[in-house]
Amino acid sequence: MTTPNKTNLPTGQAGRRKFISQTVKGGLAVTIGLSAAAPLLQSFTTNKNFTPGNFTTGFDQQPLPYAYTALENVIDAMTMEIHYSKHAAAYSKNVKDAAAAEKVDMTKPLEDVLTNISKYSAKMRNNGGGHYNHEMFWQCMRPKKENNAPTGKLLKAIEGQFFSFDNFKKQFAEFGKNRFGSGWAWLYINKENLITIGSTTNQDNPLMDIAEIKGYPLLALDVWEHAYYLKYQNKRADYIDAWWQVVNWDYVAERLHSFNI
Ligand code: MN3
Repeated sequence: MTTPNKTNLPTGQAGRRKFISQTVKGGLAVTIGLSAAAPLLQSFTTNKNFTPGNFTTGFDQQPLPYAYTALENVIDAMTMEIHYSKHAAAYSKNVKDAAAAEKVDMTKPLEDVLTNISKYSAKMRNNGGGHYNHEMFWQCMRPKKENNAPTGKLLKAIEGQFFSFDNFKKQFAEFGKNRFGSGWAWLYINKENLITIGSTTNQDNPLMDIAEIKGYPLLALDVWEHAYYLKYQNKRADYIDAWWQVVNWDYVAERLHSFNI
């Protein structure tokens, strides 16, 4: 285990038990949470060959799946418009320039480049990551829903690793808040086939062979200032707290299921 240990997250059954014994007073909820999660965790650990799921990303920017105004009250329309049509569009243009210069076959998935990014230029790393991360980020959101939360296997997996959805949100938010400078927070499946959380710097992501954390991303949160500054100014924590209302848990679940789980 790499990332979770660095951040005092529980890992494995022993780690989870220790974590739970340290943090939870009542025993009944713990027993229910663990037994419900056990079959799913077993399927992670028996999946020995880590491979990306069925979602692939091209080099062109795809249409935003909703209007610029769709996330209002959480992310304002002007932020969305500038973010999508300026920042993210530039990553797509620049990764295509880099791919042309470095003779990359752009009919193949961008993931093929990202998983071998150490063989390419810094321009490819920054813009390939930037393009991939934003294409995923737009899909990870949808118009605001009350009591927005994951269900089914995804919820069980989260509860299995983080004890509760609320605790998961708290710890995920910490990664976003504590990422110094610019970067991303992630929910991802690590190489031990466990769902976990972490963050990356700049436009790196867990697919990259040189990233601080490695695995298959399920949920992406952009914590660059351009993602929130117009509405939230320096208050990144407020942006993250509000963001949970617009997370598209159905999409996150689809990514999890594409991993044959
Ligand atoms: Mn951004």
